[in-house]
Amino acid sequence: MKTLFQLLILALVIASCTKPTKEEGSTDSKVPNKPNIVVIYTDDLGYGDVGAYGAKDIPTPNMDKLANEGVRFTNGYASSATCTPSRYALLTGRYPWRRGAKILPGTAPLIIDTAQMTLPKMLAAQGYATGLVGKWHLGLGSGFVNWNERVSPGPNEVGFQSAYYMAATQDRVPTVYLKDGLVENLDPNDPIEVDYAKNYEGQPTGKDNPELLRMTWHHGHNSSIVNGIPRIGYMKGGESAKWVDEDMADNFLARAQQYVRDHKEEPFFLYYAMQQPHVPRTPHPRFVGATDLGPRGDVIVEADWCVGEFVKTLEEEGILENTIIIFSSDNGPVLNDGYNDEADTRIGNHDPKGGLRGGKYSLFEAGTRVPFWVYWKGTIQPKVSDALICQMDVFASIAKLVGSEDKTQDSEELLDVILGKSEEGRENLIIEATSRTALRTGDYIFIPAYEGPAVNTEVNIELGNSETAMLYNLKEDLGQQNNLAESNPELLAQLSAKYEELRGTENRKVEALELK
Ligand code: NG6
Ligand code: CA
Repeated sequence: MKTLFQLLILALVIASCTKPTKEEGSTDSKVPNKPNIVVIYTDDLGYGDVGAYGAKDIPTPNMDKLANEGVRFTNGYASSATCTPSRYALLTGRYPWRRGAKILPGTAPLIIDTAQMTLPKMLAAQGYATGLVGKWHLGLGSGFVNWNERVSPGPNEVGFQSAYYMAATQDRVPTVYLKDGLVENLDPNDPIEVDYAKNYEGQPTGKDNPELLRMTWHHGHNSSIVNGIPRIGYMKGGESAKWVDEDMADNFLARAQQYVRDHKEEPFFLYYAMQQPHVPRTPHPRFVGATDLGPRGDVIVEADWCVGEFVKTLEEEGILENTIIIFSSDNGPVLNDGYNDEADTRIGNHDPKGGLRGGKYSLFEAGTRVPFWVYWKGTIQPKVSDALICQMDVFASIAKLVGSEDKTQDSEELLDVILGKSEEGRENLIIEATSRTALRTGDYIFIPAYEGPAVNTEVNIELGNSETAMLYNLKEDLGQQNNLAESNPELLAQLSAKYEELRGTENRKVEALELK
């Protein structure tokens, strides 16, 4: 009897050991549920800047391959038309306007609550290694930042076990890299000081010392000079730690490749946040002249090369088929974003907006509708998907894939959509541009009335401000030329009510367009 009992226990033990590890998550047995997850995030890349989305004058073969062999979204959105809010939404699965997120100076405190659920935290809890390489721009520290000590809280405190990053943007000080909170290559005898309000005595500026510039400014960008490029904000010291702008792409790529090699034996999540084609556009000399469009075109070719090299590394390490790659951009395109870099004068026939209206900072489509695709060799079949999806939905969709029960306030689970098995995307999406919001529902977009200039003449972009509300059918009128507000008052009222319901009263104060 005893032996039988022991045998029974043994059988139970064996059964529990051989039980497939896949309990929850993807319901399809053919879809592995612990693939590596890579998010490649570009900065200011427009809907029409990639060959797969129609660009002809900028060769992007590496991006095109992934886009054309993956699920390529035509209605894929960043949450916002600027960087900080979009990154907040991607990493937290929460609408950025709930937090009042907007473009941050390099000295701003971290805007993600360290107690908040995030994409890397959710994945770490599922046994993933989590890493960041590239642009952060979600704030650091909780008040005054001393750049000569470990800067915290930052990426490490919101879920990234390893983080290599620039604090804000390439055009903002401090122009140094940080590794897990410490400024890389800092000489303790040459401490860094950073201030966005006033200059340090005797330090040259773009405004007062044009003779020191190799790239001139058009608007803003006239404070401290680093590598002959005038920046936003003032900085002193830290000479040995300053980055070389032309090497940034190679540096981030090398770190991303190293991350893959270091973590290939375990499931990993890598957020590879490239700096291109944000200003200042500083292609490595290898890419200068790669297009006829000047530096903006050349850095897109450089970014494309980085994508190709990165994918090659996954291949060489034998893990490409076990890696899901999500590619997108944090907001739409801008040509003149503050430097005289020929982006506007040499644009030729290229349309970075891909037929959409507006651009970065705009509530019109080109602000938030961006290149967005999901590539997973061997698992995802090529498809062009018209489903409505936002980067904010990556959280819930990936959570479902890996079997996590974690949830966030606004992320919608669209796993079958990102795997190309369904076109049932979101019903509604609130998009945001410099603290203003609008509602996308089905094929329609409702843009409430907003005060403010119709066009930002510095960047030459239509912002989506209008004295009366606007309504467009995006399926029939992609370029938003035919405002239906007057001809279809019923639908206008219906969408207006829906907008009020979803938008609620949080942070409703309409704030002045903030470009500083
Ligand atoms: C604006 C900058 C712009 C860019 C942007 C942030 C000026 C006049 N303009 O304030 O150049 O840096 O902020 O871009 O300073 S984002 O992609 O990070 O949101
Ligand atoms: Ca951006």
